[in-house]
Amino acid sequence: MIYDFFISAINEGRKLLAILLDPDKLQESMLDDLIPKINESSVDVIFIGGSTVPKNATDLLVQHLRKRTSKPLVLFPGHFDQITPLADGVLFLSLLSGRNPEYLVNQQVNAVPYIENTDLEVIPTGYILVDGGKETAVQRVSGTTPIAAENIEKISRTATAGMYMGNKLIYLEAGSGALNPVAAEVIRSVKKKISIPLIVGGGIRSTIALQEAYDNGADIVVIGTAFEENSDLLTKFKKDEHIY
Ligand code: 1GP
Repeated sequence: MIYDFFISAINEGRKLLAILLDPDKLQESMLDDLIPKINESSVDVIFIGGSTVPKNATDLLVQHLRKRTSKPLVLFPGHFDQITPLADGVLFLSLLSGRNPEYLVNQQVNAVPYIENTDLEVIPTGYILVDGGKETAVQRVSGTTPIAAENIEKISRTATAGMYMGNKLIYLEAGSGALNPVAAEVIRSVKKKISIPLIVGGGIRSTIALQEAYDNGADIVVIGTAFEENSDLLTKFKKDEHIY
């Protein structure tokens, strides 16, 4: 089970690395380059999703990955129609930083027929968008405003509310391709407040930024754009060599 794997790794003092693959951005030729590098890397889990993904593109990508990697495949859907039973699990996201009922509850209700009667592991996740210095796709598509990066009190309170609501993960998101990743101080403050695992992503482009997120309390870091743009970066994370 994926969540149990997260918890036991964290309990062992390990930090986890997720790669985000966006079905909208990846051509098959890119996968031929990327998948062997993922397999040889210390990436722990593959997240699959995007803000605007054509219908069926997620199924095709998951099918392809399933044949070529044994890493866990976890959906990170921007829309309920990205949910495919072929993956191992799904981050059941609720966009807690926003006030748009569509992403607080309606997407979730519409996701049910895609999930029930499958073996997908459902992982309730409080998703918090923090301003990353430019308008990102999540913000545009969800029609919500991110919380200002300086408003640490509100971000921490939102994360705590997310935990009280029963979420099993909190995901601090600066948005794909963010200019500024979630700041160290924000990660630190949220981490102090919650007792569930903390995921951090958006705009992390270097091993230094990754390390900073870990050092300040991220349990799982998600990198998408940097690996898409330069798959050789994956070779810096060698299999069985963990940062912690
Ligand atoms: C976006 O957090 C992820 O949802 C990853 O962001 O593409 O900027 O790495 P990047």
